[in-house]
Amino acid sequence: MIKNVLIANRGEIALRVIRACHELGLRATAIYSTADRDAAHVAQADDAICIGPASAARSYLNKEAILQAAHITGADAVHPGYGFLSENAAFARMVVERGLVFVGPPADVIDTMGDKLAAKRAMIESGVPCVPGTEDALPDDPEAIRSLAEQVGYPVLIKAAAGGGGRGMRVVEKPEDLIEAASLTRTEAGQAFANPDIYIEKFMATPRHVEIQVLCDNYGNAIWLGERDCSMQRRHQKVLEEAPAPFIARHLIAEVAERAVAACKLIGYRGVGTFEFLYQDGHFYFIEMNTRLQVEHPVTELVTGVDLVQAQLRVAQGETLWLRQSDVDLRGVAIECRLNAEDPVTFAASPGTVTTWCPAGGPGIRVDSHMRAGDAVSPYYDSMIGKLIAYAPTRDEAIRRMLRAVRETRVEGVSTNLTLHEQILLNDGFVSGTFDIHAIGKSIKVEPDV
Ligand code: MV4
Repeated sequence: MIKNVLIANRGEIALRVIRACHELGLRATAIYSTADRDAAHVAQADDAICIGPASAARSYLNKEAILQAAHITGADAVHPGYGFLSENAAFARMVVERGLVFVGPPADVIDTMGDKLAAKRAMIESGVPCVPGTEDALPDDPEAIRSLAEQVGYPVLIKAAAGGGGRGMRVVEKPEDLIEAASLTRTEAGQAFANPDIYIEKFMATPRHVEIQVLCDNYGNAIWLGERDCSMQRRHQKVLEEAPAPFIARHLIAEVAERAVAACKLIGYRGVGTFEFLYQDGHFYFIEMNTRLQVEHPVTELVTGVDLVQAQLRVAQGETLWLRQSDVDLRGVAIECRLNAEDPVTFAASPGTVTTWCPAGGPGIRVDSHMRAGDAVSPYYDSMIGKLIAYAPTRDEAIRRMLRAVRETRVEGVSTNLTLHEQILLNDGFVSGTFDIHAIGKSIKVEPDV
């Protein structure tokens, strides 16, 4: 049994994990950089240890320092949160080698899912629908590459096997541009990821981004916990997420989700995970699997009633899954707005001191944030200062409720993206469900007209 969880993270997610630990009667140990000495996650933890200077590379990404902190504080488990080391297979391996529980899947599974081609092959084996494309790394021979792209059909997308999250991809509209694009993507991948493998997919022009949440124990039991629509994004940064995914037939979602559950069993998945899909013209296409707890997990918690962080900790300490698929039903609609300290026009981070912090409250509003008036938003870390989450019986009510919450929220001292959220919530395409991943910037204008 786990007694003391070291949280290898900061900010709102560190606080979220501390809260789950406390509700389960577990001790929570924080780590912090010198920039976070006075942070909320440090104040709320039962123990806290400084692991290095502000720079993430020397603190929240410093594996040895974190493992030393775990040793000194007597932690028996490590929760990585999201970002930082959460999908770092080497770190997961080190945690386990030192006799601690890693709150996440086995290191080998993180490795497999980190290789997007290996992940895709595992999905094909499980019957998960994938984007049409090549199943192996491209050869060097230009003629062979040309012929593969021809088979897939233009426009194509060249992706790096080690990429993901929007890194290492290039659209090719016509055959003349193919070889140049392939060789550029390969060179960049070799430099950025130390893996030059690339592959080709059919380019989907106007998809929505829909992801399936799964939960697995250590004994081959797996369930899915609904889905989220994360189409409202800008430059691969999600801005607003919702559950369930609106205007998609339930049977289509259930069908693809059952395949995802089968894939979990095949790959020996453990803990929580997310299957990312593109959804276009009534079809789902797998793109990636995330082997961590996600930022947007609260919308799933609200519509399923399952505390995903408690669930992570419970399966990590060896509990058999206490829920059957038939126990899971989705009720109501949840929307999350990510509140960022950023310039509303340029989107550049807006670090500084938050002099006023008055987030919304009232019926159906949850605020996951580490901010307190007087707190600093450090230029060293992510600019997200919190998440506003609205829950209501119907989507229209959830939208109205979130609009009320966005207008109620007052933040001073730093610029925020609150007005972008207001624009999205008032946008006809968003309200009527006629949106795709390009909505922000296309239908929802974010830069002044030129
Ligand atoms: C795609 C695609 C269109 N066609 N694959 C972007 C990040 C990575 N997860 C995969 N991504 C995409 N893959 C094919 N074959 C479009 C995207 C994409 C995207 C996907 C999800 C959410 C936002 C996105 C923004 C731009 C491009």
